Amino acid sequence: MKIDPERFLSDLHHLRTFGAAGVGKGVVRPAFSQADVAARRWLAGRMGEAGLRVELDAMGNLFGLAEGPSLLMGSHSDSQPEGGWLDGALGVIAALEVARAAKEAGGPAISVVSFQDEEGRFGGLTGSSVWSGHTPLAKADGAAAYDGVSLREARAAVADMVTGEVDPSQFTGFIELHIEQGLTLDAAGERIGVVTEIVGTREIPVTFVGQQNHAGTTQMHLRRDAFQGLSAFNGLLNDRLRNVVTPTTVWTIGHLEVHPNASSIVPGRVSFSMQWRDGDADRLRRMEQIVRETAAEVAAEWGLEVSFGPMWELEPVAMDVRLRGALEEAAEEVAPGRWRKMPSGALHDATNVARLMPVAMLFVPSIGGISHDFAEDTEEADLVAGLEVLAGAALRLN
Ligand code: HGY
Ligand code: MN
Ligand code: MN
Repeated sequence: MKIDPERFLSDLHHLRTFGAAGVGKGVVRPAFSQADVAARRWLAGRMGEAGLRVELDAMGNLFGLAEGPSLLMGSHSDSQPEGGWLDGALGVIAALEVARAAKEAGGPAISVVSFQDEEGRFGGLTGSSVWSGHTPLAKADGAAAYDGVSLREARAAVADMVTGEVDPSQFTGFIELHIEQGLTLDAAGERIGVVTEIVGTREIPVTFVGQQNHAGTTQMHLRRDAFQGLSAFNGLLNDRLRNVVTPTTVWTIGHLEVHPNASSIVPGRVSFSMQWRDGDADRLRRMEQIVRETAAEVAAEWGLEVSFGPMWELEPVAMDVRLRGALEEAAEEVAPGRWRKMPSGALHDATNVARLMPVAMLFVPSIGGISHDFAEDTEEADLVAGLEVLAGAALRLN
């Protein structure tokens, strides 16, 4: 099997043009946006040209299928609201390159997938969650993006491309190439990470409601200021989580809406995303208890009402030993002594696909550990190294 690095890099740079942010190599390509749909149409064309059978399911997951039983490779091609050019895209284009090189060589049978809405405009890892049966499409359809658009409305944009459901039983396993999105490999001067497990996560939308009032005439002791409540919550939470976390546990308040968000009005309401991640399921549960208790305590102290939305949860997942072994052998061949086994602090579609079949992942370095930012980047030589390891693993598993 002879992969073509130039063809691979050319497609990877072409995918970047869909939703190019005009800042560095960044992209703005949220699920079902005009740029995302145009990218899917282009990817479908490239899959067809590679001799793969193109299928798109109702959730917008795009597949390029080999005949008969095949190893599935891929990732996602949607982006965060401010995304890097490689997050997801690398895995999709690398899979496409391995699939067409394999087809040209007469085997092995490799299929390709670009999952929809991994970045969670409508929830989180939505496309693979629906495909793996973890979330019924009818339930996912009700989810609304922060701009108010529902998934049901959004996915009408690809209705003409939908061919039907894609049966997971045709696949022997799934391997996802992804950028590390952290600093470990770059700092160590290593080229490849073979993933051992993917962390689990919890996310709850939280709302504090107090009393909107005049910022000049409402004395401090009379206020029921929802933002003060959030500020107290955040400080207390940091103190209390210290007792249960490890150096790799993370927690984030990333999305925040202050109402009415005016400089002369005491905020009557704040709504925010409370997300945390760890490799240990018990620790995730312990942290949930602390989050809920601390929010209720702060609400009582500040005269606020607190409410919690539906929680999104994913359990930690270990990678398949056999698939991982093929990646490790290929990594030693491509980057002898410059690879390592490591956990993934980022979430990936592989977590959902693991409900259906054996899965494994491999990483290439992120320069400066930057991701979910327009500045995300990786040396092209390392991108090609990742492709070579992916191809090497495919041959070993054949
Ligand atoms: O948040 C994540 O880990 C993934 O990049 N969506
Ligand atoms: Mn990703
Ligand atoms: Mn991402």
